[in-house]
Amino acid sequence: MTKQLIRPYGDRRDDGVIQISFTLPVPLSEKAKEAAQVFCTKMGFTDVKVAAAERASDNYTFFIAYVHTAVAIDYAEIDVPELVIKKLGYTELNKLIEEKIARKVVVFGACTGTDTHTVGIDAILNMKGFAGDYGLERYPWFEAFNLGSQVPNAELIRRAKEKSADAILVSQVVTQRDVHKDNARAFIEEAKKAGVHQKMTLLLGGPRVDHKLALELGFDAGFGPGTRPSDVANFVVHQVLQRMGKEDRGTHWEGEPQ
Ligand code: B12
Repeated sequence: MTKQLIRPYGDRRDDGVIQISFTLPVPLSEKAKEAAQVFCTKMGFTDVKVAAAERASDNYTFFIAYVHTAVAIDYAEIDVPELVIKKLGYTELNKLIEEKIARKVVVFGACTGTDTHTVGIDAILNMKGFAGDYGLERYPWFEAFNLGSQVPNAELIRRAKEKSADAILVSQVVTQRDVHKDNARAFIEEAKKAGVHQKMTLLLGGPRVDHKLALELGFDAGFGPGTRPSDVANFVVHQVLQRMGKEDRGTHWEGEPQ
């Protein structure tokens, strides 16, 4: 395979200049700025310029530094599961459901655990949608239930099971101490107990979620920042068609789990 060495781009191609930011638990002072400089040097960076230092709160200072790294990586060696979408438009997708599934596709979504952030799951499910895309509630051939935030995993699964849902959409926004991963794992355990794992399509989404992480945690797919409702609608419909034996894997999505 041909090597494709890459380095960060600052002012010029391959100059290896990056911007980093961090907080140190010391009050803002010249000594604090020097500490930031030393810290960057100890991390192995050269040409360190501490560009900004601001009081974050009592005894904490936030820094932005420009630094140089000699590290380069071979882009050709990078291998990661990725969903590549061959999407149908709103009208075509609704038509496909009507003709091939011949019933509404049922989805349940919630922000689970202690997480109160609803904007992400609302963006996918609510009628008005997101970024000019209709939400799933707007699709005549979808029946979407949005249970809101702080929903216990078991409750979400129970409600979805009652309606024989096709898919469950789990949103996790707070990531402090990896609570999103713990909660996602707990969800999968509940799903296994309830017998819906690998029977319903289980999707994980949120600002720190990607497809790779979601697969590792036992979900069918992961959706991160910038996801549009139509991405999700397409994924779910093709999963339903596959479960019905009406479509081969990878017909509309490359990178689906085997
Ligand atoms: C709005 C907001 C709030 C609102 C939430 C209101 C509401 N009804 O949702 C309020 C004020 C209540 C709030 C509270 C808190 N917040 Co807050 N909040 C935010 C803020 C500013 C925006 C989040 C947002 O709405 N994004 C917009 C949506 C559209 O983006 P999204 O969630 O990424 O969703 C997209 C994708 O990820 C994806 N997606 C998301 N979910 C799903 C699910 C599925 C299935 C799929 C397919 C896709 C998908 O699709 C969406 C559309 O593309 C962020 C900072 C920021 N700028 O991001 C902090 C932020 C998320 N909050 C934060 C924190 C810490 C809190 C609090 C804990 C603060 C506190 N100490 O009390 C509390 C939470 C308490 C709790 N128990 O959860 C931190 C989280 C830090 C971390 N690493 O975890 C952030 C990052 C702020 C920060 N920089 O510190 N918050």
